[in-house]
Amino acid sequence: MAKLPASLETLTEQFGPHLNREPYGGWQGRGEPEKLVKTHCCFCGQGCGIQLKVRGNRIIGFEPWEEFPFNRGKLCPKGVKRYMQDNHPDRLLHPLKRADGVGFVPIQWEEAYATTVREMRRIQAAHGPDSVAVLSGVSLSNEKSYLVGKFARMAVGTKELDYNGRLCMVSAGAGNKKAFGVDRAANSWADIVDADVILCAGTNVAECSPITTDYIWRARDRGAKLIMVDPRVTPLARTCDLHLPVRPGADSALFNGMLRVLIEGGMVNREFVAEHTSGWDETEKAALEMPLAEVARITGVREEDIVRAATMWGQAKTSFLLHARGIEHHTKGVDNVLTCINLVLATGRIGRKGCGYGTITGQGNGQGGREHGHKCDQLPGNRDIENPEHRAYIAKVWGCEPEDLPVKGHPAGEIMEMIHRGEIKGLISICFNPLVSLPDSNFTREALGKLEHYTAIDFFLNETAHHADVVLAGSLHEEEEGTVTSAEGRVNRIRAAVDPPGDAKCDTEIILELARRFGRGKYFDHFHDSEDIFNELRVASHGGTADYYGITYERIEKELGVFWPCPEIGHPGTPRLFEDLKFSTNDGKAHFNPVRYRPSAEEPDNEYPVILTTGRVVSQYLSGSQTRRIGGLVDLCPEPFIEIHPTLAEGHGIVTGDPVLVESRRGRLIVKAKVVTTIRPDTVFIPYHWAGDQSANLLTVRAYDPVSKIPEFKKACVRISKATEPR
Ligand SMILES: Nc1nc2c(c(=O)[nH]1)N[C@H]1C(S)=C(S)[C@@H](COP(=O)(O)OP(=O)(O)OC[C@H]3O[C@@H](n4cnc5c(=O)[nH]c(N)nc54)[C@H](O)[C@@H]3O)O[C@H]1N2
Ligand SMILES: Nc1nc2c(c(=O)[nH]1)N[C@H]1C(S)=C(S)[C@@H](COP(=O)(O)OP(=O)(O)OC[C@H]3O[C@@H](n4cnc5c(=O)[nH]c(N)nc54)[C@H](O)[C@@H]3O)O[C@H]1N2
Ligand code: SF4
Ligand SMILES: [Mo]
Repeated sequence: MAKLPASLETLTEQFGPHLNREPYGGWQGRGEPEKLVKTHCCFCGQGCGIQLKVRGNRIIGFEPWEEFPFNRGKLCPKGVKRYMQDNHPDRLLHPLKRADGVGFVPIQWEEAYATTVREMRRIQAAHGPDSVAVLSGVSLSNEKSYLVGKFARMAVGTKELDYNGRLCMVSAGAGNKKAFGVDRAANSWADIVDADVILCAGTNVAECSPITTDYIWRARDRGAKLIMVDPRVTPLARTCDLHLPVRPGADSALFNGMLRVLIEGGMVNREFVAEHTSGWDETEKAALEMPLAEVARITGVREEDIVRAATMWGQAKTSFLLHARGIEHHTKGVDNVLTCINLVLATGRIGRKGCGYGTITGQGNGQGGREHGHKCDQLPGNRDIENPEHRAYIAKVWGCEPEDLPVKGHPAGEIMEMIHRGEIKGLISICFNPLVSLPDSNFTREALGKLEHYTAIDFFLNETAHHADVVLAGSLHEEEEGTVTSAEGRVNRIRAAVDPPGDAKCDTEIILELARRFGRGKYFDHFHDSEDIFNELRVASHGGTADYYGITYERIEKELGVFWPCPEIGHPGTPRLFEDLKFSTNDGKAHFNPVRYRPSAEEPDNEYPVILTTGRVVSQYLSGSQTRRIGGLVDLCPEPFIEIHPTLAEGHGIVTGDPVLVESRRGRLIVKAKVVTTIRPDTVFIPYHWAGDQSANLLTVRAYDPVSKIPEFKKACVRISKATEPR
């Protein structure tokens, strides 16, 4: 072991051998497992079943879990390597505090808790309860999501609570609520297999929802046709029947154009529209306003391809429409979603076998996390924080008065702006890395520098936590019991396989202790384990649109997942919504929504002529704080790159491997060129999983959808040149 500086030597005496960062023998722990634990992958919303191999209270590997029906043993590269986080040398083993001139030093839990609570209460006493914000994340289980929501509102007593799903699921959620009154994929993935036409809009299925590929292939084995809408020819698009290379930001025009073709070709299911929907006339009018030639000009998709796509969709007997962040990460993300839903409703293909619709939820618990209470505008069960009846119900469950519940707060992006303006001065974050994941990272960095106190809860020291005053060493997915809800709406059981290492603690324990120290133990002291929290969540969600009341830990294990809504104990759960063609809206009908195309926050001009879009690669996950630490995944994609079409590259004398300087109105970035024919010539693509001077979000724009408040990650304008400095 390298010699530690003197100050750290004393700390080693104080804290024991964890400090040499090799307390568990690294990978030496491999060998035959003592037990196999059936649980789920911690990464994306596919929620794959996996068995973890455990020996000596450490995870030493994995085995496929073939009986789990969703993925039937299949895993993507991230799932295969996820177990390596557990013994990782970067794992936080103690609470830390930032000390002048020394960086972070380990501290005892007593000091960590006391400092956090003292500082937050000091800030609130001086500036009011809402001067402290809580930012959360949906890699957290349903139990932890529920607990964080209750903690922010009842213990910290702030209205400023939001979560990283604001960067992810909210456009789909808002669109789904408007159209259907409920925010969930309308079908389990089983219906994909029976669809004759599958339309995927703005989703890189093979890399980002890898197991969904298997469902699509099974449909194609039966002869199903696949249409993909993406400015890039993604791996799955390379095999599709029709690829529509839409210009980023033009989806609502494209789907309106397709609706126009359906109308003019007599392919609208008039009977379904009349009986089961409202809002058709206005929607039809809006779709007919723009001639197809104009649609083709705006979208960059050939007129005949729009007609072909619409005809394929219109004539199908069964169909499934899937979309993801490619259409949702826009200042018109909700509009884009609504135009997709309009296509589904116009053909009346919903609520029966092989007829479906869904957004592909991104994060591990992106679905459950957005239902149970850490959104700024929402209470558990997908209840509305501004609805007096909903407030009264939750107040009763929580044992408080409705007036004790804070009102609606601000979405995550606005919280960061309020921090920048000095209106919010204290921050507690858990499971969120906004310095890497919010748009315009230079702005986020400035904001973080203005906080009077910041406490972060994580198991790794992510880049945002570098700016924290106190870091609380929390727990991995496999260190606590709980549930998560997958993209399909299936509530799955995650299992505690090992204990947190060193002095790290379970997230739940940390939050409960903080709640007590905030003087609000009476609202939390009845929680003795995760199941207690889940049981309160069940009651809190009862009667809401996301009703979990009938779901129990025992049932989930026996039935290998239960689909919500499940309002009663004897209820079988609901894999397919709307089978009775009753929708969860006020009038019981599905709602068409008229949409008129409008431009994005930034459109190309002479100064910044190229469209930048951002997204993912298969081997990295989100801000990369977890996957950039796993060698096998880093090897697959060690650094960001820029995809450029040969025509654009040639104009700048750029060949593959060249360093490219990319500049926007916010910042600059140098990345290596990948010259590919699989992208539109007016568009470049950079994956966003890296931090610091490798971060795509140095370039992106702080512009938000007016309804969902999602950032416009999928379109910013840049200029490119061959860099004179190396990458
Ligand atoms: N490997 C991997 N898998 C993941 C994740 C990860 O980080 N890594 N993250 C998970 C999470 S949280 C999420 S949200 C999902 C995201 O899953 P996806 O949404 O599938 O992934 P993205 O790469 O963000 O974007 C999808 C596609 O949108 C396209 N696109 C860009 N702009 C537009 C546009 O204007 N219109 C259309 N139609 N398409 C456009 C891009 O070219 C890209 O291929 O993935 C989940 N799964
Ligand atoms: N340019 C660009 N930016 C984007 C996107 C894009 O497509 N383009 N996509 C956006 C999307 S869709 C998303 S979802 C966001 C994601 O952005 P973030 O949520 O900021 O990304 P994560 O990497 O999930 O960061 C989560 C942190 O939580 C920690 N964590 C994970 N699980 C747990 C847990 O159980 N307990 C605790 N205590 N901590 C945990 C991880 O270690 C990590 O440090 O990024 C968004 N940003
Ligand atoms: S990252 Fe997603 S697709 Fe890959 S194994 Fe995990 S849950 Fe499955
Ligand atoms: Mo996401």
